[in-house]
Amino acid sequence: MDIEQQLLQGIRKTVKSVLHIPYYQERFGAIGINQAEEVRSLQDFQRLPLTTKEDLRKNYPFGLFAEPMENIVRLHASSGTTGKPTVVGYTRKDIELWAKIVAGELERAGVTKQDVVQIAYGYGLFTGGMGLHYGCEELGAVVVPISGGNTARQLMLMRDFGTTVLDCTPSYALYLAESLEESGIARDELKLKIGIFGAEPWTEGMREQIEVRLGIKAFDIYGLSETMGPGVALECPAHQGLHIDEHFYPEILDSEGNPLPVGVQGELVITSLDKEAFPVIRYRTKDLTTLHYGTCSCGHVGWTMERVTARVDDMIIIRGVNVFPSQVEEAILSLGEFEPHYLLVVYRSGNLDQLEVQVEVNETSFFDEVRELEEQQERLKQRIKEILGITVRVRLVEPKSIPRSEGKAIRVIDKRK
Ligand code: DLL
Repeated sequence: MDIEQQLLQGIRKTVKSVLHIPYYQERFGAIGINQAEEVRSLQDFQRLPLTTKEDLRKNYPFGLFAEPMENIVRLHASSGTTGKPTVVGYTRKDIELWAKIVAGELERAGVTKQDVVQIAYGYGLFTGGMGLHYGCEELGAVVVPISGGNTARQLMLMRDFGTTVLDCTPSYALYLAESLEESGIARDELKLKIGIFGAEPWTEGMREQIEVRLGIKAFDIYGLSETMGPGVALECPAHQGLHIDEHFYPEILDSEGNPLPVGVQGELVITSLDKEAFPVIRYRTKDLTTLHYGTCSCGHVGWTMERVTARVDDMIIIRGVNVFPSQVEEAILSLGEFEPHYLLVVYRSGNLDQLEVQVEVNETSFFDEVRELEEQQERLKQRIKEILGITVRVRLVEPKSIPRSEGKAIRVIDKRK
């Protein structure tokens, strides 16, 4: 069977399972699809309506489950802070498959059963902690289910347990690195060598900072609760993008929902090919990335996505220019003279939207003369102008004055709302 036929088989399996659900029956029926067999080609598939977070909300909490509750063994929910969360369910087989997917990916990143893995993603309704936990256990590694927070204890156990792999958000990894420098624990007392970081956008500059400060290799892991959780994609040691697991079919769409060709940046849309309890068809992730198809030196054949630069929702429009926090992060880190801690404050002055970039100076420049600080400020303003094409206000702030994150970092404060 060729690749397209194999893919269509997976797609039809998912279509068949969602056609038990009244909401999908109605929507698919409206375009003349009443049975999975009617999806004969990828063109047919691309006619299927997209699924959005709004669809999930409308069917809160269990309306889009394709299995009766007696077959569900676990629930998770999105980390969104506003309104009702989106709830996802798993059958026993879903949990097993998720563990297998994550285990296989971690293995490709170089994690083995000899490793001690400290899981500092949050446990709970968020999928990060449990998702990596089951994956690591499946691999046979030693799991330390410490969850997020309690930074001093994290560092103590990291040393005492001989942790070799750290799993957490990149912003928390940076905070741990900073706290290590002040903790009295020397880096060579630690055995740390690999970090599996995701759940929020981060730049190449941030990767360098974390790798240097913690003395490890950092890997980018991607996923979202609606499609399973962490493990939809993970980097391999070649670091040529994140390899998408074969149980997911990715598409890239433009802002109107039209398909974009390989190599063009747009919104990632995911279809699950083998999920039982909560299958998704053409789910709009709102994440911006670019897809490639091919064979990697690690042996992976299939789809690879570039790092997610931002969520569509994170875009701030300042005087008509689209700004993403990651672009500002790139500008800050490219100068090599600031700490990687920043905050974007959007406010209105008169009728105009203004952006203030707050960034921490490092300990040495904090004691510099005012003139030197002013020059630093001007350099950053210029660099942001080069990258974004707009003039922003730069405010240098004291070291350690921007709140640190133990989970997903907050990068933007919008005072217009
Ligand atoms: O963040 C799942 C996860 C946990 C992924 C641990 C990786 C590690 P949600 O809370 O549903 O699930 O949030 C999903 O987080 O749509 C992206 O916007 C963002 N995100 C996740 N991974 C990455 C990444 C988990 N590697 C949302 N790079 C997604 C950039 C990411 N953004």
